[in-house]
Amino acid sequence: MSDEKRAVPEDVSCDIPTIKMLKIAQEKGQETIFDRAVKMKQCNIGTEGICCKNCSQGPCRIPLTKAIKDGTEPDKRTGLCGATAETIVARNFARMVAAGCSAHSDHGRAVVETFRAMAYGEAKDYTIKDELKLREVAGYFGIATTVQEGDAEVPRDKWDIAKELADAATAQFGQQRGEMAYLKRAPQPTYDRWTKHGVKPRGFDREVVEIMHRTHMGVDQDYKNLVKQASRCSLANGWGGSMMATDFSDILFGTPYPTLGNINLGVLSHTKVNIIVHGHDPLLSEMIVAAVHTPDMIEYAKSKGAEGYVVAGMCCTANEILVRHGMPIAGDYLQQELAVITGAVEAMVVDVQCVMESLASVSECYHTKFITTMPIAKCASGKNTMHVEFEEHHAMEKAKEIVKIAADNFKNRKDVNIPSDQNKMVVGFSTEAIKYHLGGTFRGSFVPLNDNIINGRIRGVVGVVGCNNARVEHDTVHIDLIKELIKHDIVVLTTGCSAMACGKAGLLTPEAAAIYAGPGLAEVCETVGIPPVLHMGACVDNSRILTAATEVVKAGGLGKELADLPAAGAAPGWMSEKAVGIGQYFVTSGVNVMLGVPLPIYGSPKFANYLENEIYDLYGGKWAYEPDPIKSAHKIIAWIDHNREKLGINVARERVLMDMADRQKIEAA
Ligand code: NFS
Ligand code: SF4
Repeated sequence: MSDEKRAVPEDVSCDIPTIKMLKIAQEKGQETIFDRAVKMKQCNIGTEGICCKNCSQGPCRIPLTKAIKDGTEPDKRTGLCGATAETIVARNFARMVAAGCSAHSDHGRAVVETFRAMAYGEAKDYTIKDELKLREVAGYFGIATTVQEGDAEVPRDKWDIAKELADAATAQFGQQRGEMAYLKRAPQPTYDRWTKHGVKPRGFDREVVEIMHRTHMGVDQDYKNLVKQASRCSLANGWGGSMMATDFSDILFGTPYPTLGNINLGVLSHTKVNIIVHGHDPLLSEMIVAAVHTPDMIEYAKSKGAEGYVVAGMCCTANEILVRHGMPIAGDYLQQELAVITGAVEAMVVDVQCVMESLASVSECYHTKFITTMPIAKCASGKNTMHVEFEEHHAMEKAKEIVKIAADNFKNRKDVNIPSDQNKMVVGFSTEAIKYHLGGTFRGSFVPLNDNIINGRIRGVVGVVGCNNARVEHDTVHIDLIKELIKHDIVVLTTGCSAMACGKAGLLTPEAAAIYAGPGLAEVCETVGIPPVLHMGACVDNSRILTAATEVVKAGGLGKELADLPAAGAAPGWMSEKAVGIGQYFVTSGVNVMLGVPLPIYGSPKFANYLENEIYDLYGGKWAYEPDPIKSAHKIIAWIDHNREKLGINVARERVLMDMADRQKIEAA
């Protein structure tokens, strides 16, 4: 690699262990995604979304000229079939939404199917961990949770509820008519907008298939109509598949409550067998966590000369086992190759999504076994690559098989370089946890949060979520934006790789409030004992942001629908199609979404204007793009102040700030 272009470690990340490992990788001649991002340029046409390859007369590429962009020349560009720029961009956009939502909702389906197998007694290694949540969720499906016994109404048997609920939930995916069950969980005026604009999804699969049909050559040629279907599909995910992934994971594995965790490559051990669980699905990783705690597996590790096991997560699988068990996180999406390059990973166990194929070749240079586990996600190359198929009916058996492979591999370690750095963090703020934290177990409530938003101590709420992306500076884009927001008294809710960036930067501790938060937010955090940035889980758990926002509306005083809230969403380093699906369900739910990496839509100014402005009139939410994190924070703050103004609560905030200034004057005197 010596004569080739490489990344400058300090320029591509602000995370110290990442920089250290990147240097080690480069010394060893081991190429990573950071280097490839320097070597390989992005395609201009593709980044603008103006390439159509939906039939074999193309690909049709229709470059945007300066004159069209400036509006001095009419936009007459078309593909061979006459498809306009806005049609081509809209079709590409809709397909991204379909793909991203499919990933999340198919994950949801896998969780629901395991729940069903458990309910019918076919997956004996799983059980109902959160019965309260089971009963709550049954309610959303209209399933009875009590039965009449003589004169008394008594709680219905949980297994009876589980069976009925499992069937109802499974049916949501393939439902052909009517509307999905969770839509009614939204505030009524939000739901009414969906009715008015015809975007209430029938069933998840149907909405995806319809996108694929409508974007086929020669079908839907109206960009607004295409976006309408993208919105419908996104709701089927946000208020459907993703929300079910969250709910049924909670029922099976427990609803997260605040717990302590550690993050970064330093969690890997010199003396224990290191197993990384990487991907998104909690079904196998939960079993691996359970397996390494069994006496026979502990004994097995010792027989191989190790002191035990470290099960560390990567990507959203990490968030899943972190928020429920406090298991450590080795790193985010961009750190996966670096984890292997430490030379300390016995097994890189992957399920689905965000798994780089380069892991196969990187693992080959070390002793690491790269183990795929899902029938839908295998890897064809690599001499250290193997497939151990996970099966929910024999979950523990499969988990132990994998644990043994890892333990057997411990003796093969050679050159080990584990950067010592790791950070502590408090995680696991589910909607339920936030509610109880604010109001106490017996009178859990969002009212105290609303009060603090109304009186201006908290200016607003922003969900900062999504990926890291090799085209922008690793972690920095998240951290700079979030610090600027909390400095201005905005409480941040976070998930996915963004949450990991926060953990690594020390923003997920209650102490961070005194250092980074504005005076109002710091005061609230100190009183309640929470960090200024709340880790809510994995990317599918962005559905928790929807339910939390709904609770805020219900608690009163901040408007009637989600679009009224002084709230916004942001994905400063997004890269995955899932992020587009998420953004679209936020927008359709009435929340503005700020990106730090552009959507591939700017090749059609007309289409971009639709997503960035006109769509707001339909749903009360829109997209925006600003690469500079500080400028981006201030655009978000302006949105929030705009909503505060509309609610008539900006006055209160000005008063609070004056009080602060006055107090400082007094203190100074
Ligand atoms: Ni979300 Fe999670 Fe990370 Fe992006 Fe990938 S891990 S589901 S997609 S890269 S945040
Ligand atoms: Fe070109 Fe039309 Fe075919 Fe797309 S569908 S590749 S624009 S001819």
